[in-house]
Amino acid sequence: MKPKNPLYTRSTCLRQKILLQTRSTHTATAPNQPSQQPPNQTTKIPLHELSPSDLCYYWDTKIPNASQLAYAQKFFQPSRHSPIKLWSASKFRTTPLESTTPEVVFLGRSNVGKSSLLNAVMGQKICWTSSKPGRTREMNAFGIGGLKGGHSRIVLLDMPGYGKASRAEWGVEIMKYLQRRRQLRRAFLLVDGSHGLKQSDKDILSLFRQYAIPHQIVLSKVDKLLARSSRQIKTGASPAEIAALKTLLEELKPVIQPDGRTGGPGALGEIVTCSAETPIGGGEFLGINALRWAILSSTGFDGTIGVKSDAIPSARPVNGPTANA
Ligand SMILES: Nc1nc2c(ncn2[C@@H]2O[C@H](COP(=O)(O)OP(=O)(O)O)[C@@H](O)[C@H]2O)c(=O)[nH]1
Ligand SMILES: [Mg+2]
Repeated sequence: MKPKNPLYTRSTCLRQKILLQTRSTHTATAPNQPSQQPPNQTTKIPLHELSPSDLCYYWDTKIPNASQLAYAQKFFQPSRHSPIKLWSASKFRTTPLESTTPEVVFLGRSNVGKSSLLNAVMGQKICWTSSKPGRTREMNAFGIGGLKGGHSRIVLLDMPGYGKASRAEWGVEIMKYLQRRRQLRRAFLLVDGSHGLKQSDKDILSLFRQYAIPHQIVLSKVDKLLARSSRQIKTGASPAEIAALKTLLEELKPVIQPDGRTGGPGALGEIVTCSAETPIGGGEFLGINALRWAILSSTGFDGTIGVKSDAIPSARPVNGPTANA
């Protein structure tokens, strides 16, 4: 029998241990906001109340605040001009060259949930998803934030998966894209939380470092880590489950940012976790606004690299989004 992934086994053990103890020293609050009273470890926090400080791990960047998350949600709100399918290409040489719009790319093993996550981010089922691995055979580009008669402001790319049922030549084309695409701002590497990092993920991480490609880890299908069934997750997550998730994220840190930087810069010091199949109300899904904010940060639409705020119509919250890093 194949041994279980150590990360997964660890999280399962942790969850069981903490649940058995019923009380633990962990709390669900952000480290810089200590709570007065330790919460009851078995009382669940409703899904819509789970914040990025519960679900994600920020050690080099700032946790997005409520106004930044609201801004991100509005930016990605579907309209007649967003999202739009821009192009598909199976070879790097057939990708359109003329565009200067900033791009981010979503990569990961087949079936990790890339297309589902992009649909949740874009608020529309525009990417093709499948329960069978290896069904996305082309790079598919989608435009976001377009205005009437104007161009999209961000391009999101859904890539063919690597690993089981993928083809070796796609890997070659993806590498060409990653190395040569000038408008690429960040590669988001999806890792299935319940499977952990596979060797193929570690290989791509080392290629990112080797070619100095800015990259960030996204843990997909976090519902599987927070609950045993899709019925259980509907009622929320307990502080103990959240603490177990935090431990798992902390264990990823030295792997994605190895010491010594021998092979080039590591991943961004921020891990976002999401579930494209866990509705939290209002047509939204768990953890998606934190990922949207990460996309805006990587492309300069969070105000860090001088994008004019009047270029973002009516999306500006009352206080405006605060620069993130
Ligand atoms: N439990 C769970 N399943 C998911 C989630 N996202 C996607 N899936 C399932 O995972 C499978 C693969 O999804 P897909 O988006 O096509 O993966 P891709 O090959 O990486 O693009 C499908 O059966 C989805 O229903 C999630 O957040 N939670
Ligand atoms: Mg896909």
